[in-house]
Amino acid sequence: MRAKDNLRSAAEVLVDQLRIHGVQHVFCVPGESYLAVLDAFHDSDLSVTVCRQEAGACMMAEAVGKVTGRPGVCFVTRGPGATNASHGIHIAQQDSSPMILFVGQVARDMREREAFQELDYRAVFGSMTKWATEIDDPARVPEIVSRAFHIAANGRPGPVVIAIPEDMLVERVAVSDAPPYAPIETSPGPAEMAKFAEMLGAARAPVVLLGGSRWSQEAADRMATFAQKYSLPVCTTFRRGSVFDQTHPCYAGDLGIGPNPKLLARIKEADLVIMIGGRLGELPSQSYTLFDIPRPQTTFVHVHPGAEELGRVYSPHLAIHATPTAFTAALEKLQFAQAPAGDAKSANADYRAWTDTPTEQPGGVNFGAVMAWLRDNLPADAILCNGAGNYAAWIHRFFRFRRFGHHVAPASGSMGYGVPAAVAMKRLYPDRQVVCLAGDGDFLMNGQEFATAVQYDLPFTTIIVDNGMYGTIRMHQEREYPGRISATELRNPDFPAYARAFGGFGISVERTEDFPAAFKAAQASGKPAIVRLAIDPDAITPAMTLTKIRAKSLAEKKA
Ligand SMILES: Cc1ncc(C[n+]2csc(CCOP(=O)(O)OP(=O)(O)O)c2C)c(N)n1
Ligand SMILES: [Mg+2]
Repeated sequence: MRAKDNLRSAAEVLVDQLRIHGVQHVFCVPGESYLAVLDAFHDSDLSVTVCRQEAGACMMAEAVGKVTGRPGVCFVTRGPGATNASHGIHIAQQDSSPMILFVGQVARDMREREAFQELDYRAVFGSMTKWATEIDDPARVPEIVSRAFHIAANGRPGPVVIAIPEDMLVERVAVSDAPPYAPIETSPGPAEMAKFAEMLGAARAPVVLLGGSRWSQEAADRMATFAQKYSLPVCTTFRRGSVFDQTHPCYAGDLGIGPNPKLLARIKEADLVIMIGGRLGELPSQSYTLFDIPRPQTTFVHVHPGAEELGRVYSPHLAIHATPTAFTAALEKLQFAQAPAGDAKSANADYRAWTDTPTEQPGGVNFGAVMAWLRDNLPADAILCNGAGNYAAWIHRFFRFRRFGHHVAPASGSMGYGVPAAVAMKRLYPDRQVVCLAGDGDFLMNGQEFATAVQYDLPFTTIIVDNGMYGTIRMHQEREYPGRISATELRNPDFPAYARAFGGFGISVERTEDFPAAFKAAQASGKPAIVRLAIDPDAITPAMTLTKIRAKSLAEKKA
């Protein structure tokens, strides 16, 4: 409660700073360590989402950062609250998403005694954040929060953790607010762009790879226009499918797990590879096999918003320190002595041949056909959220993202992300259709946030791809240790009943042809819903069955 003196508690100052920096949503699990902040929420117009577990809350904040480019904000309690939240911090780090996690801390005069749930956050989170700090002085709240916003959002974005001792939060201070933080668009220099024009003009088989963060719809549109003008094949890297319109005639496909072999061949044969926005990490580089380290054998241009990423693994022939948004703006003014000439037409034909028609699958439900139905029937502005598991292969292959931020999924391959991300998206965009896709293992890692969806009346549909196992690991098992199933089988709950028990809608689908009606019924219920798909465990990838993988592996081991 605000007092009548002209002073504010540090907690009030903190909440005021959030509003100044443009925060509308915070996600939290409460704790006695930051009661004063909870009380300051009471008087603010922040939209507060109280969650069931800190991993979910932190993933929600990360999802907000991912799609808006502005730091998502999460509050958790000390010790176990913070360690639960670490799951989301790791995603923010690997996915380069701006996020700020506030952690309640023991009182300042108890520190270093291992007081109740005490942790040293600088030590615990030091290597998985851009900055981990603690506020000792209430007068410095505006300064430190302002710095956190700048650090989290600028350059290569990432997570910041701020510990807030409980006694500090109630101290009253006279302090000025900080001005709102401003995102810095690092622009490429004219000399680099001239060199880039020369390299691209001379290339006969260029390929563009898009990834990372700091994208916007504007940047995606400019990229599409540029690609079309010079017929450049453009592919997106793992989980970044929505930075380019996948129905665009220059789209060459998804460079993630199990990519189109023709796309891989095209990249290997390219005479110029241009990576914009992302790191050429383990997945897009196909476990660091596509290009030589440190100097790629193919002429390589790397455009990245973080200077420290340029030359970190691959030493590029041309490094451009720029955000995708600023770089694509510079593309519009590019002059060529010799016009670039890519072969987008055949790249797109390869992509379409690989993705137009779902592959045959064993069992009653073909998840590829389900994804194709969603591709043809969801509105262009629908948002898809998912976590990790083999089921995601069908999303990447058969769905077509059209707008920036319409795929909210962890490039870090973390399970349990889909439900929290869908909650966050529905909180942010109540009028948009949100669909969560989850594996049976994946869903139950944060399925408790289905209760949050019910609590806030968030009608999105979760499609659970239920194959009764941790399929990805089983696939690896059959390949490396054929026939020796170990710790990968799951006995699942009745998922539709789970939905109903929480106050949602639930339905099970046993045959592909029943999916559209079930999905429509879920949507029509107006509730958070679960559509559970009964998937044959043998249907392990769009191209291979478990039986085939096992047989192949056994044959190889015999030979
Ligand atoms: C948090 C986390 N724990 C463990 C893993 C390792 N892992 C990757 S996929 C997977 C199995 C996923 O199972 P499920 O969600 O049922 O999807 P499926 O592969 O069966 O389609 C596991 C355990 C991970 N990626 N993330
Ligand atoms: Mg599974």
